[in-house]
Formats: sequence, structure tokens, C-alpha cells
Amino acid sequence: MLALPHVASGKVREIYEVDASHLLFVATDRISAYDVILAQPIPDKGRVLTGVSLHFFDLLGTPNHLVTTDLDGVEELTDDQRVYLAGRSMVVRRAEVIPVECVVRGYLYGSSWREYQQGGGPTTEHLPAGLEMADRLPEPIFTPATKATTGHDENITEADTRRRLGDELFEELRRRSLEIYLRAAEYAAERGVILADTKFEFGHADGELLLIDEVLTPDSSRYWPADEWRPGQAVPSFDKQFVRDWLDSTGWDHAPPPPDLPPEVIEGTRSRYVEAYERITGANFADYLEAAGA
Ligand code: Q0Z
Repeated sequence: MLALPHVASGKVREIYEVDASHLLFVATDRISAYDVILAQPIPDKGRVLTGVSLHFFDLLGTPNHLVTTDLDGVEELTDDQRVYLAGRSMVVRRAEVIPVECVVRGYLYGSSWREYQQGGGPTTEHLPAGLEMADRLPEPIFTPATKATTGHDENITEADTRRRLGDELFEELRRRSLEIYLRAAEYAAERGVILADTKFEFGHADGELLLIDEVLTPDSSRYWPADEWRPGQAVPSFDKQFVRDWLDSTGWDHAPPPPDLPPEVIEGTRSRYVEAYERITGANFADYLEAAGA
């Protein structure tokens, strides 16, 4: 535990306070599968996710919360903590978080496919009839969600989102979210990767609307290998399919506690995260670790 005040815990992330206007955003190596945190961490998973976020903050150039990955200005850390945090942490501007998840979908999958199949729902209100599972949508759609108390996000209609945010902020978030998705999807496509959907968070700081949180990571996005995409069929997830398949092979019923991962499954999952980093960013992960001092 760091000496910094702890602000929040997510399933796989932690936030600490650096000062009144800055937070330390930390990606751990914890992994969730079927909504359960597994007992074994995946070494470097947090660094892969941080590296992907940093790649897109840089590529997109859209106003965001990143200040620095250099922890020299954070006085309260021990040497051991600096080693642990290298490559997996960012000092970010503290923002007033907008309480809506800004989801963009380019393909019909997950909760949106379930709504569509059942004959309608908030994410389907602008979709034509006759689409299949995993189909590419005629154009990307903005399908906001709220954090429900169950821990699962709940899709909300455009009218409901406008009531919560006001028309002006709704339209600004929709414009920013679609623009970021289109840019990232175009970039991924050049590498044979489909960005099926993704989720952004935004916040206000000093009157500016900032992209916050992790961005375009395998945890906040669905990335598919383009050559494994067949409309009408389930598409394997880049990073998690391997560990899901192993969990399924054990007969586990998805109720906690999950089975312990054997070393070869931990190592195989790590390889897939590293592959995802290299495929998505076009950079070498060993170089990322070295530059981060990890
Ligand atoms: C993000 C979350 C958690 C990781 C708060 N720049 C910011 N300013 C204010 N608040 C946040 C951010 Cl990123 C913020 N979250 C989500 C929770 C670990 C991310 F426990 N919560």
C-alpha cells in the first residue's frame, strides 16, 4: 500500500491522491474473467494496458487527463514502489467525472446484440432490421451507459442521456466519442485489427472537457483479429479468449472462487496481452518496458 491517500479501487485498477488537483492512476496485473477476479495476476498486464493508453493519448492529441508518467515529483514513494509503478502508472489531472459511460459501437455484439435479438433496447434505437451477430453497423453509434449498482453498466436511451446531461453536453460527448473511435478504428484496421466497440469516460477540469481514465485498452474495448471475424459467429477476444477457454475446460461454473491458473496458462495469457500491445500499437513491448524503466 502506498503512503498516498487512496481514492478509489476498481476491479483491476487503483487511484491515489498526489495533491489537490492530481491523481496517481495505477493499472494492476489483476485480471477478471466472466466478471470474477482471478486469484493469479498476469505479469505486466497493467503495463500493457498503460502502454496502450499512452499510445492513444499521444496519437489522438485530444484534450486528456495525462500529466506525466515520471514519478520523480511524487515524493512519498519508496524505491520498491517506484519499481512496481514503473510503466503501469500515470499522474493525471483530477477531473469532475461525468457520470455517463461514453460507449461507441462499430459492430453489433455483447449487450447490444442481446438487446437487438430480443427486439429492441436503448442501443438499438437507430439500427436497421436484419443485422446478424458481430455485423458491422452502417455507421458507428454512440450508446451511453450508466454505472449501475450491480457493477454492470446499464445501457440508456438517447432521450434519457439528454435529460441527464443536457443537450449541449450530450452532443459534445457524442461528437468527441465518435471522432476518437473513428480515428482509433482506422489506425487499428491498418494493423489487421477490428476495434468492435469501446468505452470512454470524460470529466471537467478548469472548464475543460478532458478524456480521462484508461483509453482504448483491451479491458475497455473489444479488439478482434480481422481475419477471425465472420458476421453471424462469435468472435474470439484477442487477449482473454485463451484464459476463458482454459477456465471453460475445467468445468468451472463462473461462481467464485475461480480455479487457480497453472503457470502455463498465466504465461500464455501474458503472451497474448504482449501480442495485443504490439499488434495494436505497432511498437515493441520490450522497448516500452525499457523506456519506462521497468
Ligand atoms: C476515474 C476508476 C478506480 C481506476 C475516478 N482524472 C480523473 N479525475 C477524477 N476521477 C477520476 C479520474 Cl481518471 C476517476 N475513475 C474510475 C476507479 C480505478 C479508475 F478505482 N474514478
